[in-house]
Amino acid sequence: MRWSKALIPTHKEDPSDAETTSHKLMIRAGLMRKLTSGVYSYLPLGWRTIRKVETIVREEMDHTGAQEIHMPVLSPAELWKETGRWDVYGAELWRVRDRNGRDFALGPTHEEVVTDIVRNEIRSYRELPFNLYQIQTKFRDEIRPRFGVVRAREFMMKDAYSFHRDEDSLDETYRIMCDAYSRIFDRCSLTYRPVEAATGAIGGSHSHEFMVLSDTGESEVIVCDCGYAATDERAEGKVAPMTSGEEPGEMKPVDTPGMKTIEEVSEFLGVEPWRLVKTIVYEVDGRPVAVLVRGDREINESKLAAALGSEVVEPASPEVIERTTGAPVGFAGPVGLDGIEIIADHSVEPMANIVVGGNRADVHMTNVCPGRDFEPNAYRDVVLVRRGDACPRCGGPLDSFRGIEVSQAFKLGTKYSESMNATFLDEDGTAKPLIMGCYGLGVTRTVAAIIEQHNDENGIAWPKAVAPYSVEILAVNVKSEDVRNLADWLYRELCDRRIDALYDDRNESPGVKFKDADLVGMPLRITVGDRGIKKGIVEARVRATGEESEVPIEGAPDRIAKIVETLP
Ligand code: 9G3
Repeated sequence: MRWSKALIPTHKEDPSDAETTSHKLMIRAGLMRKLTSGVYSYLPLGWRTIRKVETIVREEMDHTGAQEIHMPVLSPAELWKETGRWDVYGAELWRVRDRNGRDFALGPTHEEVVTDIVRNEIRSYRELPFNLYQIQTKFRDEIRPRFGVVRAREFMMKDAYSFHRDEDSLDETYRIMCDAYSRIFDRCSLTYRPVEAATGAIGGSHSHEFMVLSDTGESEVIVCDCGYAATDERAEGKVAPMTSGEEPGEMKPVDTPGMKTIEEVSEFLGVEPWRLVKTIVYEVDGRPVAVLVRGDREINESKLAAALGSEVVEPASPEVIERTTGAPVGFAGPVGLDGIEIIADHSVEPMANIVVGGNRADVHMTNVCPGRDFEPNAYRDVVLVRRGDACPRCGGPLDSFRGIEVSQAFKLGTKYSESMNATFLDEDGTAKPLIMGCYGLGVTRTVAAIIEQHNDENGIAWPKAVAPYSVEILAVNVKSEDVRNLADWLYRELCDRRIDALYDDRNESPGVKFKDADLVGMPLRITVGDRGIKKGIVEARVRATGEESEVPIEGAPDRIAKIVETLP
């Protein structure tokens, strides 16, 4: 492609709304432009890379025997009502109406649609297992789109759905999909790690996420040297108990006028934050539940939902808190709290002489002892694990890193086939619900992850497999006949060898062209200039390493083709 004919609008400045490296570079290098919040147009360089990622995904999915299909973006509300998800999901589910006023969803994922296809076609266990996938545009009306395509409202996903007669068959496909993901991310030159993940509202039993290490990643991954790895939503861990071994003191109320936060109360009473046990009221399937956790820790809502066997838990409104505890927000406590379920994290049980809200405005209770002054309905693991806690496997210290979730696999079981009556006749002639797995990979998000891991202060440094072009020919001064003729010849020769080449033939200053070459980041830059021609060479430079070499003009096309082959 000749740059002078291409739409590659590079920018010197970072866009003001971009916080992450990949978001800044995707705009500055002219890969995409924002249409509106969370919605992007992909320009030629960006679309070429996306298509290269898609091709890698397709090759590896087809290699597993999965079959590519293409489902609609539009799906009728009736399907979502069969599984109950029309009401479980709130504003994030993008809803539209047709001219007759009928409700539709713009698909955020396609469990309902694919199960509807299968329930009308599959009859016998003999037809199982099979795995259907698509690469499709998804819509999720995120409250706060950010980080460019990493959290967009319209994005591209490869989503696959497998159907089985039994769990063993599902386990096999689940493993095959995880292996395929490893191959895909290896080919994309990504450093990643599969981690155990929470199943969340999607349901099912097991889930793994593939995390790409990135300081700006939205996910926190908890890891241990013993090999344990899980998202913080899912991670178990042992919180070091903070028991001072003191004798239980006499419980007594203290006035804490206007002291609502942990900092204020711990400052005012002169006690460490860990001794202040928070009582947070949640609404769980419509009923209030009080959850207790140490003042220096956070509640893990994903674990809380799992502990309570519900799909969605959310903090109660101030009105509900006032009504159930008799106190305004900030003074809720477990002592004398009747008629409401109380769940306490395990780390609270061994404590003595803790401080809790007094269930009255401006009052806290001191020297409270769990077991003596209140008894929760249950002690559960509801704490958000963090680095420094003890590994649930080996007891060693847990570490953590930030990552971008680029793919996930779920064992769905029969959650969708039961609610949608998708059954098959087993060997014994009985009708059974299909067992399902689903496997997602964020295609546009993967492009951002590649840039997060392959960039420097001058711009993107594409790995060859996904670079928009493998080579950029840079003609330093197109006013020179010699330079223009040699560069034109070289470009033609490389194209004849089917090497993707971007040819910067613009009438721009050398400075602009060299900066742009580093910014758009093709893996190999070939510089054609008068100085080189005098020496009978062109200059080759590998973008990722900065390694430079002089290539004799004689035989240059073959030599360059060889260098391209060796690029990472
Ligand atoms: C919704 C909305 C948002 C959602 C979902 C449904 C996430 C939803 C989870 C999944 C699970 C897997 C198949 C590919 C791999 C991931 N956000 N999830 O189900 F209605 Cl608004 O999408 N689906």
